[in-house]
Amino acid sequence: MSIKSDTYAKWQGLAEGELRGKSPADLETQYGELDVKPVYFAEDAPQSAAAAMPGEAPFTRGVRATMYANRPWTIRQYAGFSTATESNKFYRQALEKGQKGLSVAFDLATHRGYDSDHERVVGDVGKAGVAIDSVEDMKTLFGGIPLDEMSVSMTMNGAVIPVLAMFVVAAEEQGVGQEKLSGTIQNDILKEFMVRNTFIYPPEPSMRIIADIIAHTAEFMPKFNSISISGYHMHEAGATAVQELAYTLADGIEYVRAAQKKGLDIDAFAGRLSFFFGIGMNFFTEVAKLRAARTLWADIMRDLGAKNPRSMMLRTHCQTSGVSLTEQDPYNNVVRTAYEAMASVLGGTQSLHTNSFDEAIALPTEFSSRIARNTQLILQHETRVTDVVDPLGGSYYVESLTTDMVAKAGAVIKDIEAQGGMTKAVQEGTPKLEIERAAAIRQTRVDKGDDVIVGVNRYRLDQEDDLDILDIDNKAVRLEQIASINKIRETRDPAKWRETLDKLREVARTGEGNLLAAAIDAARARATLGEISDAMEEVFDRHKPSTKVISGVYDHQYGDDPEYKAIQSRIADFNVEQTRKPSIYIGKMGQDGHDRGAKVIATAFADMGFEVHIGDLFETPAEVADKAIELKVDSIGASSLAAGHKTLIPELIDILANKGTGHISVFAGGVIPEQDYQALRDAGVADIFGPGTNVLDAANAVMSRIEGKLRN
Ligand code: 2CP
Repeated sequence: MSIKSDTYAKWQGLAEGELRGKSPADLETQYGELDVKPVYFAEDAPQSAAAAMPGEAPFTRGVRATMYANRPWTIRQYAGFSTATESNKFYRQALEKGQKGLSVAFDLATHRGYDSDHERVVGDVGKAGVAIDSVEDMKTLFGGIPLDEMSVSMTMNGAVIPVLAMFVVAAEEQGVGQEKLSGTIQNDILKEFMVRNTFIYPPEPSMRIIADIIAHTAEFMPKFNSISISGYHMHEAGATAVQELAYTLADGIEYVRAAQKKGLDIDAFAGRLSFFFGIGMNFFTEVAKLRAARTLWADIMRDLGAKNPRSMMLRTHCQTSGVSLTEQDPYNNVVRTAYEAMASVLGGTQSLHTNSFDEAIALPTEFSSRIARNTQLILQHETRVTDVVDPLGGSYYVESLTTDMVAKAGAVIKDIEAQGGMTKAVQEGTPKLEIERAAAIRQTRVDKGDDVIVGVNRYRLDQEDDLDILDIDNKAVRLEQIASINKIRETRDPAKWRETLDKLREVARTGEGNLLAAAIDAARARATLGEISDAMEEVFDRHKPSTKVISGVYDHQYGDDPEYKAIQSRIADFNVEQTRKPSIYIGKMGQDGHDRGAKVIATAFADMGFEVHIGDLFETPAEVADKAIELKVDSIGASSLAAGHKTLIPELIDILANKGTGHISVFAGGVIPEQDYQALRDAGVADIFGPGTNVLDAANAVMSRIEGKLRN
């Protein structure tokens, strides 16, 4: 610990009397890069904190002088269900029941720029969000919702051009000009390459797309936030708070520069840059993270040339952490979400999504969504936390944490800048690997019980209750979407359609003109999402990610732990007997890019002694089968977090059987509801590892299966 003053020494003296042999230093702790003492005094908080003013740069205490005392944060629940009609019904009900803004979740096919009839997305259509193929779908999505009054957030990064274009045209056909539209488009591609993986094009054209959107919205859509620079997904991928903060702001710097390179004046667009952070269970760290983010951003923007204080404001949306939710004893998640929501609010968020308690397992039901929404309504109406601006301002601990995070994240940003900026770092893959290292460390802490998760590694129930979950009939949704795409193709004016897509291609190729403006014309001519996306892909190409895996974290964290040593020697014995290592292919099928779990398993299994092959993202079952056969692996770990498991994993097993390679054991891991376990087992899945699985247990289970197969 750095500050060891007389006051602290006096406290240590008092503490020793209570500690009976332990030292006060034993009570000190560490959260990633942050050192935390058991007590804080006035001397720990910076002098400047006493006079800091909310509503004034650097906005540490909040972006508005009055904050929630004048207007509470926006209750903005992220949702999308299979079809536009279903989602529209859900939105209208939610708005009636107290939600204040909309936030659209698209299905993975849409994210990756595929129409619902594309062969690569058979298992993805309508899963984990709404399928949008055309302007007609977009009009249905917002039917009866006045787009000049309602602010709409759209989480879209890959297919951002067609989606935003279709939104503009849907509004136009509702009689609302683009100048009246308020809302936010996520449009943050750098973090996609790092953690979220719903990119389409390579980094360079992707950055151009962002700059074009910033330019278009600055000129024609003054009320629309052009980007939501997101740390959330880093948080979910296992980043520490300092990493999330630093990498997010470093991404922000790149976007500002990309727009400046287009010739835009910083004050013309910076007021519409927005942010998005994940809020987890480490309560005060999360509060301090938001305060530190605002403080750092104001400085960064001043350095980049901003003059208008509005340009220096870091306005943010927050979402409670999905990764903190557990499949076990899931009602505990209501409590977790409520604490995380409180941290977001005490940190001064502008807008908030509270997760539903069943989100670790499936899409929320009407019941779980109501509780999630009411968590915010109760915070706003019953707890009185809205009455006072930045109520934790002046807390010695929170102010000290804020300063520490500003320093630590500031140093990381400086380092990234010195190495050539975040786009370069992302291309080299360093931040991704750093996050994966943090995730693996976190997983070992949970597996070893150093970090307690109630209901998972402590206080576990003997018997879990069944939970009603929402199931989407993906086949029916897909057929419905295909029928409407066909109708559009039959009824549109082919000449107009061709002309607008040609123009879009030309804008992409020459760099002259704006991609969004060209796509708006194509959307008007009823070009589909896939067609608009393909037109750009012809020029830009599709990005092929590389899959690097870190090593050594499990070895280091477990050291001589007897259980760890036991699995290592079991694998070593196998190696001696078979003169080869047991092997596993970790596959991610479909358009689901959530790869934290797959990466953790890959690094852990490799450290234990397995031969690990990690597949590319977005493979089809046939591609996984071919690779697994070619590599002659013993087993395949199929990781699924977006509800594709029911179609893709059985298909994989069928293909293996048809090729005479049914001896390869298939394991399923990820977000898989208990209700689906039997169906998967019936389909031939060897074992299923849901959230909360101890990685050592998983390795032992895989070994038992492999050894059993060799004996038979
Ligand atoms: C606010 N206003 C006030 C005050 N507070 N005026 C006077 N006194 C106050 N105390 C005004 C603001 O100036 C603003 O007008 C208007 O009220 C709306 O307030 P806001 O604070 O801007 O709230 P908002 O419209 O809800 O916008 C919040 C954000 C925006 C953060 C800026 O970008 C947003 O809504 N983001 C949401 C992103 C999102 O939902 N993402 C989903 C992620 P002016 O605008 O005129 O100033 S989905 C996650 C999943 C997991 C995924 O990504 O995969």
